[in-house]
Amino acid sequence: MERSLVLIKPDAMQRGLAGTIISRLENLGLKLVAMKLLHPDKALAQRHYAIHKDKPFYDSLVNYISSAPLIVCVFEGKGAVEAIRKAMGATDPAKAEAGTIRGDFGLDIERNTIHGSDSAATAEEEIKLFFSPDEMFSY
Ligand code: IDP
Ligand code: MG
Repeated sequence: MERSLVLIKPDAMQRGLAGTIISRLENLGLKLVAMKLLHPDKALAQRHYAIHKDKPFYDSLVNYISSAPLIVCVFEGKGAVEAIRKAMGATDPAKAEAGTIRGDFGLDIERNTIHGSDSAATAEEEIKLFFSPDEMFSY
């Protein structure tokens, strides 16, 4: 079974969109196996986005992600990574198709409402940053 780490980003939390977004992911037929409300500090945000540390938007991204409590969750299911990426839409909401989460709710390329892992291997690394094994459920 494949897993994906999802973050409901600050812009979505602040606009009360968490339930709507999580509902869309549940409707894909994926199972929620971990979930918490967490306000990441800068160190955690830096680790989560370490792959982007040389990008011009890195500092702004880290500040943004650590600016509010997030809902952090893990969805599990066959093809979970790709199913979630498809439901999310393109990184830039202006380019994301209507009907995708970012296309419908994203504000701009930074404040794009949701993070979803980009591969099964990345997901396992990301999950370790946010959850201990006893916070993951099987049912
Ligand atoms: P992804 O979230 O679709 O995987 P990435 O390229 O991995 O996109 O970028 C991670 C996050 O960094 C994006 O979701 C977005 O919040 C932010 N980001 C990406 N590109 C830019 C940019 O050009 N300017 C500002 N923020 C960006
Ligand atoms: Mg990415």
